[in-house]
Amino acid sequence: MSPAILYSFRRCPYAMRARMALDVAEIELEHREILLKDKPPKMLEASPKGTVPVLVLSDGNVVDESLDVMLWALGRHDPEHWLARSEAAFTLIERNDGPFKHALDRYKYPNRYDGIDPAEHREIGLSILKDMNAQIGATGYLLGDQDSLADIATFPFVRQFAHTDRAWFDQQNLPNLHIWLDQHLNSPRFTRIMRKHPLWDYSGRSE
Ligand SMILES: N[C@@H](CCC(=O)N[C@@H](CS)C(=O)NCC(=O)O)C(=O)O
Repeated sequence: MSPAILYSFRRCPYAMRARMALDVAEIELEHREILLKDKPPKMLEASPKGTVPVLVLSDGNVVDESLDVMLWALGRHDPEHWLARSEAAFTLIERNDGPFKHALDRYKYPNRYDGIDPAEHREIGLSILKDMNAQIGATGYLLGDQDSLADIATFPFVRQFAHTDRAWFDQQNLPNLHIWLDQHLNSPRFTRIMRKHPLWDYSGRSE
């Protein structure tokens, strides 16, 4: 059976969390690296909404929401029990994908929005990070004492927030969150899923 196909973009935090779950679940994949400004017709045929990640399964079914990709992969194989505590995880992921992402976009890309003050959005993001810092607390993880869907689905977004102004971020009093983020960014799995792939050549020769 041919492997599943993943359309992905290296720096996209949604694609990162999907790749993390596909990696832990040891799913065999054909990785197709794309450019958001030049989406392959084959990807748009599979998922017309045009966002990454898109996973095309060997039976032709398409999974085109990152959280669904995570759930699909972990449903197959979840050796580190990331699906434990998923009810609580969904609440944290909703806050991440909703208000945190909203604030992150406006802090990181203020020119894309009319009449906004990036500092105001940085503060909104920071208040969520403070909550996460408290929640991580002594255990080192958002829920319980090991990684869960919540940690894996949110850290790529916290990474993006942190990298927007690393000097400012480092000065914030978020000791547990700093350790948590560094641990995830330095993990062998993150290093592996951030490996550079050549762009998928969709000129016709690869099909
Ligand atoms: N809800 C989607 C969001 C995915 C998403 O917005 N990905 C961005 C890249 S980080 C994208 O593909 N944007 C389309 C574009 O920029 O054209 C998911 O969780 O998979």
